[in-house]
Amino acid sequence: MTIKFGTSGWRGIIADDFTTYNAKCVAQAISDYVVEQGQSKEGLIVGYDPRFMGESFARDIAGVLSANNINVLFSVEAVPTPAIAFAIISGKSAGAINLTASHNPYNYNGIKYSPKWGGPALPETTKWIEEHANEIVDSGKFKEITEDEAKSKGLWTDIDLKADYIKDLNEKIDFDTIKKWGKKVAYDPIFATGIGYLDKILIDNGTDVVMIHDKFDPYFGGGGPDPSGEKLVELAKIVEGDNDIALGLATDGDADRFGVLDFDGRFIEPNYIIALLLDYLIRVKGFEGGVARSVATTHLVDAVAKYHGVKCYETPVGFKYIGEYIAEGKIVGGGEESAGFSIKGHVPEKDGILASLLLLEMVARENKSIVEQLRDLYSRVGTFMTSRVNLKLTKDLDNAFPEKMKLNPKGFAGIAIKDKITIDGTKFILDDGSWILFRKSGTEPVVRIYVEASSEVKLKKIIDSGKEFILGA
Ligand code: VG1
Ligand code: CO
Repeated sequence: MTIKFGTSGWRGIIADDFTTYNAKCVAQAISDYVVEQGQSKEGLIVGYDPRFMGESFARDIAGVLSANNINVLFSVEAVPTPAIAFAIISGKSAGAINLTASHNPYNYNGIKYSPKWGGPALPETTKWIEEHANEIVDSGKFKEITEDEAKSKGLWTDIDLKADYIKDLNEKIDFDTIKKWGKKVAYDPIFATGIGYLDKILIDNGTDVVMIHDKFDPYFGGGGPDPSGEKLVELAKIVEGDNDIALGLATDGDADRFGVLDFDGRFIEPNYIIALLLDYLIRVKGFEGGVARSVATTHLVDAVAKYHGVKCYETPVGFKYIGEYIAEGKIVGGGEESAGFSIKGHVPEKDGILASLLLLEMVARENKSIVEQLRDLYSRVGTFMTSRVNLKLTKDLDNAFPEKMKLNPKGFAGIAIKDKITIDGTKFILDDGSWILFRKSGTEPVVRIYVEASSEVKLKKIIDSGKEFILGA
């Protein structure tokens, strides 16, 4: 099967499986889906990130949609996924095709399809599209017209998605508090779509921003536009070296993920940011509802929910599932350990820009560093240490993995197993409340091991025993 939709869309290596031909076949399959849903007139937004040939792939895809009589709203520039999601929920279109491989390295591209509800398409939809796309790859039967033809038929309009999205964030964030607090922020958009969004909002609202990597670069400075601790070393130096900078912020390739550094340049795991934000929403902002997290995300979220007496929903990995709860208005917010977060009344899609701004608001309002706030939270709800390890998916590991997952180990690091959860991968809950989860990534060729424990020592022991379990004979 050539085309495979994973955790968030179809991804491939440019010129290997991500080719113009395959992208057009996927566009035809999505066109068929949209036509079947009777949504041709409402049409689709077409967006892209600044990857090599991204805009050109996007124009090819728009040509296929137009040939199928679907109205195209073509983004005038590389655009964040959450800005697209906001345009959808504002009623601008019946969905979007976004050309992005998100945090994946520069040699990847991808297609994210979001239907009318604004979140990432659910498996029943992507399965339909996947099946049809693979048939079209074999038959070669897709339609296409040129941009000029589409425009002359009135099927293709250019659209700027920035202003409305920014206006909405201006209403959702307490910029007065941030301005009065008066500290500076450093921001690394990693050469990608956050540029001209997060920085602009902050500057327009009177906050000084020190920027690095603030021009589009298809190579993202080498590697991938992933706002992880390793990638944010340069930003950390800037934050550490300037006493007026109170926070380091970053976003990924399509700006749906965030990255955060405390005032001293220390990288803070997204798990902790998610729990702090959820606690802040309920405790300080008075939001009402439950919370949601993916199966791979910290149980600190559960502890926050318990503390406030609200429900905690556990979902498979992929923001589409949390997005559903947001769309239904059931939760104050939800997050994924991979740095995905959104809130009630906002897009049912992760939003790295909103998460960054909300965190800044929280730090300004509480006037305390993140580490201090985390200490406060621990003292109220308990201590949680989390970690994630990625193991390269070798042929051997790929073959052995399903069999390993059928085994019933006695325990990990000498701690017995209390429960096994299989909603995504295999998660073992251990007797003392620590846990370990094994799953194959749906966006990268790796197996992920997620671990959580109440102390660093225990955490390390469980990771080691998990590695031995998965890699040992
Ligand atoms: C990863 C993350 C998941 C996230 C997905 C898409 O999936 O774990 O939480 O929703 O990427 O993120 P996986 O299957 O590789 O673990 V993005 O920013 O690349 O759209
Ligand atoms: Co992303």
